[in-house]
Amino acid sequence: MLAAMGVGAAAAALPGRAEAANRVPEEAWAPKPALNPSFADAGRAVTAERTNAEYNNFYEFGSHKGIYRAAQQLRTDPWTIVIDGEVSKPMEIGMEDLLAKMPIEERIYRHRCVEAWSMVAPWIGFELRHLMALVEPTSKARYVRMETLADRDTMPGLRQHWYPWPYTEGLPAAEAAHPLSFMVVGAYGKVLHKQFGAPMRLHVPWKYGFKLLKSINRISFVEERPVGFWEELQGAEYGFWANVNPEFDHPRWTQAEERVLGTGDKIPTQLYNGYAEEVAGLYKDMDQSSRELWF
Ligand SMILES: Nc1nc2c(c(=O)[nH]1)N[C@H]1C(S)=C(S)[C@@H](COP(=O)(O)O)O[C@H]1N2
Ligand SMILES: [Mo]
Repeated sequence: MLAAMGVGAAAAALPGRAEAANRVPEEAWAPKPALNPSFADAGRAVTAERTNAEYNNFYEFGSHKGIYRAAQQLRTDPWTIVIDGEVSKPMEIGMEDLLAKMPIEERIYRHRCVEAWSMVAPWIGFELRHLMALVEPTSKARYVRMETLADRDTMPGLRQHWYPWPYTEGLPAAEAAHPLSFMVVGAYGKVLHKQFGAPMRLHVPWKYGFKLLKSINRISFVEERPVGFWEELQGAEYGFWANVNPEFDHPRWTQAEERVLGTGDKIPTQLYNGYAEEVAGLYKDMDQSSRELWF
């Protein structure tokens, strides 16, 4: 099946396009990666591309939802990713070379933001555990810390000096190794739009959006739990359970419901964003009531 997707050809279609600063770049994947049948349906309608592409959080380009025009300044070619820390094979690898090594597929995932809105996106990408296999994390690699590009020339948000740039987030290695943890390089059958975090962003579908950093250029395997962008800024607000359990309210937003983008619907939020069957086992030994836990 992977060979049939023509992974090499898909990778070759990714970088190197001179993109006009249009709203929605039109590059197509050739050939289109196959939809993984296990993720063909997220139980809700896929959010319209335009709706999704014009409602984003990407603070590097401004702290409001309408950053898609500004984000077209992002330079994604060439793009190099540093993978370092507690690994046997640290590397600095170009986006094209990385893609040529990864099995690319399409998956439809639910996405929920801690601000209580949600969407459904048809992502194209590969499982993070395949990237991990490439660098061989050591037994000391307990967490994965990722970092977003911070380029003052193209990212006006970086002038907001009170934010702890660069945007970083961390996740336990066990979460990163879970087959649902996905590195996204495309969406809606196309190369990833810049506002979605081109050329590569993370999607861990049972965790809320702020964990899913965009435009990743460094991945470090570490022993100590990394403190992410939002935790550093507002330590009291983004604890673990508030991130996955609708019964734990964020201090400024109830987490019980969510507004489905592009519809008038408000629906109940599900434990682990509806992925409990797959992931609850990861947390079975954890204190289920503490607000102090951080991941
Ligand atoms: N680098 C970076 N990554 C980021 C953010 C950001 O501001 N900067 N915002 C996060 C938040 S809060 C959400 S909800 C999602 C939004 O993804 P979307 O714009 O594709 O919906 O990106 C996440 N990744
Ligand atoms: Mo978010």
